[in-house]
Amino acid sequence: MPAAPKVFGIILAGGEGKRLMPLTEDRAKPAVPFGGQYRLIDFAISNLINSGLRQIVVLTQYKSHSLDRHISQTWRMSALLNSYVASVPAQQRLGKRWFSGSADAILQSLNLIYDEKPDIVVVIGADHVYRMDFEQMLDAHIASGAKATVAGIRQPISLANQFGVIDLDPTDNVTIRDFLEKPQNPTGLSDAPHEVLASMGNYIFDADALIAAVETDGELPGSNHDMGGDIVPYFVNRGEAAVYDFKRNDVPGSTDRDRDYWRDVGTIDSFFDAHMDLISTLPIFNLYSMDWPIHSQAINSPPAKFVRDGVGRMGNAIDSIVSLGSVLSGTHLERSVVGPWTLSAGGSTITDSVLFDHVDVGAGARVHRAILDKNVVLEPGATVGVDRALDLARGFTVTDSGITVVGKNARIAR
Ligand code: ADQ
Repeated sequence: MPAAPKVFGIILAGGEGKRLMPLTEDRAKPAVPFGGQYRLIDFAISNLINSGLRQIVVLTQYKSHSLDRHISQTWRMSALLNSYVASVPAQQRLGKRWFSGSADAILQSLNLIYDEKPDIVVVIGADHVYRMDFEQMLDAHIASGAKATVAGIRQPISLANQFGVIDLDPTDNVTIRDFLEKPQNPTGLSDAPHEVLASMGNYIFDADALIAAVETDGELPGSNHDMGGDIVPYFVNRGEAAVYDFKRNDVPGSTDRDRDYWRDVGTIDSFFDAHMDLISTLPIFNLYSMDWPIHSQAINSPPAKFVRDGVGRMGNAIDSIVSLGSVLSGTHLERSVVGPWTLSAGGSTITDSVLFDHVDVGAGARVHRAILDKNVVLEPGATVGVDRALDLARGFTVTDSGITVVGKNARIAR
């Protein structure tokens, strides 16, 4: 490995995100808005850029229009020094098929690796909220001599069926001796029986080893062509896979409070909870740390505004985030995240909720424990998130924990 290896970044962004429906009805999961004015993919891209990567491709497939538009508008890099974040759609380069899995996405995109000739390839998912310095993981990858390094984090054993579960060789605590993708009957860690070591879906590979792995996998008739299910086990079986413990990652500016923060926001409840993490008084995840900035779209609009309505009712916001272009007129907003260009009229109340952009909350309307997608309109006096049976009857998704989700463009009558 050269002293300064050339590193290429691949972001896997083709998944459907079925468990986030209806928020993924019309857009790829990495394009789902988050935290007011971000999209989920901004976390992955910001982490790679802040880690010094300058050649990054985003492999897309499912309903990728808004994702492509966001990447091209937000992540314009300088052509100088060959810097780019490029969204690359599935192109049927190897016959008439779309990506049949995340490893097939890489197999069908090997031309990108051949073009750049990197020594190392960083492959990461696009749907997590976290800060991570991949340079530190890269140092660990090179130091261990492994061909593949998987980032790992401890998670409750109850969630093991959502993750790849790593079993380490106890002689060095680095080599992965077994890896089970989404096991139904996982074994807990010896020092913490209620936890497992989960894969974060972030990998670093020696480039030539990754190429050989996806090519070999491509020939296997029974394979699902999945990074977690097939490629990681390929390296584990060869004794060539190591873990990188996320706990070791020390991102500039992080504090004891948010150092280990990593959330898979793949379900409505986890997506909602991660928003609540942003707005607690001492945020568990701090968007305001400029030592490791999370970049997003530059919104060309006036600042948020809070005013009294025509009869003098105060517009106010407590423990909340309000994005540019929004006007809260005579509205009480509490413990909520509001996206750009949202309007709310006098006497309305919005509590414990997440509103995307261009939501219109009519006079006297009430929103509680709800996620409202883009362009949702609440007519004057309408309510949402208050009466579970009513929300279900209106066709809205309501989670077991009582979060109501209203899809794009819905109009909610009184
Ligand atoms: P999952 O997130 O369930 O588990 P997957 O659905 O394959 O795995 O998604 C991983 C990433 O690949 C996502 O960013 C997704 O958008 C993308 N992706 C999926 N299919 C794709 C395709 N056909 N083309 C392009 N991109 C695609 C994974 C790992 C687990 C790990 C969890 C951590 O498999 O081992 O524990 O991530 O959340």
